[in-house]
Amino acid sequence: MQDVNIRNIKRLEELRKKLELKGLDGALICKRENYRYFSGFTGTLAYIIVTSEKAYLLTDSRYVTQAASQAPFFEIIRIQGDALPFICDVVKEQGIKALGFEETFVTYDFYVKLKTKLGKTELFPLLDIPDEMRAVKDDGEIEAIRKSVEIADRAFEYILAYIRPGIREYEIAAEIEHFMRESGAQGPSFETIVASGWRSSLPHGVASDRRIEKGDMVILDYGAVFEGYCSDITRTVFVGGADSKKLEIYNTVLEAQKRAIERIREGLYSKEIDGVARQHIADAGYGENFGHGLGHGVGLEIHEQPRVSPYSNCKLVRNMVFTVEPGIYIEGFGGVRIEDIVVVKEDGAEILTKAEKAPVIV
Ligand SMILES: [Mn+2]
Repeated sequence: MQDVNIRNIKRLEELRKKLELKGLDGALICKRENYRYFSGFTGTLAYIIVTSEKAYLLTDSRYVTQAASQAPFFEIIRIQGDALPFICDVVKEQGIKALGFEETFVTYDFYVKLKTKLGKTELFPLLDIPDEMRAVKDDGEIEAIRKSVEIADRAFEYILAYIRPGIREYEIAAEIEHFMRESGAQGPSFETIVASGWRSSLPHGVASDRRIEKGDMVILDYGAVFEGYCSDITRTVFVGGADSKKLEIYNTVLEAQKRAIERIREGLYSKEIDGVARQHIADAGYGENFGHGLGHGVGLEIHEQPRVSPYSNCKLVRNMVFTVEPGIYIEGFGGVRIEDIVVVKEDGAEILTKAEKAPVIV
């Protein structure tokens, strides 16, 4: 039996335990990353229904064969037209009385129709059970993320030789994405950010038509998807040289990141990690210039649990995978961000990203 199926079975068992604890006798899962996580099915349309004994996967004619092969522990049901009557048939046949659903994912329209059609079956929010399960990765998931990070790391090394005055930001983005695709990635994990010169003070400056100039700081923030798993890396490079102010900002961000990563261990609240970086940046006089959270979980989605910010209430658990990405952004001057992906260990963190972090001048 394939490893992947064993993992899916384990996840289903855990889901069932959690449903029971909440007094639910079934769950309806429609979000792609979630049904993939529990079933192994990678297609773009499916609904899975899980009860204490059974598991169904509903999909349309495009995917019936694929679903049967990828999700052998699910009974496959072929949807024709509207999915709702097929979902309701299963729920009724199985006598589900309390059905959990993904309250932060399904549309209001779907919810209202489902509620009306189900009649006596009550609907309850799943309260992020799938998201919380997915936050803690198993070995296979960490391996996939590791490979995804490796591709992104190699893209950084590759792109350094390509960045020079006169070239446009979107050309750099295209080159990075092309390299990653050729290296086995399924695609970029989000729209590639190339923010140069004054634009580097935009924390999410997706590549524009601006031409690189000598003296620019260039923020490169991108990632690959490999076996469904995302990577996310940011490096800031200097074009032609760096003055002392730029280097001071760079080293402040780098030191903030280093200190935060050193603090990571199982059992701490993620906001404590955020606080370490934030404090260092504030002490250097740039507190107002670091507006976003320190990081976010990465997995099947580019942004997932755990959140690492002053507002997060999440406790770190071994094998959580998240980014650590402090930044300093000064309007009209420019910005620096440095981002790595880490895995939480019992008494520390493993840094997956290997790309150079000493200031790079191209
Ligand atoms: Mn990120």
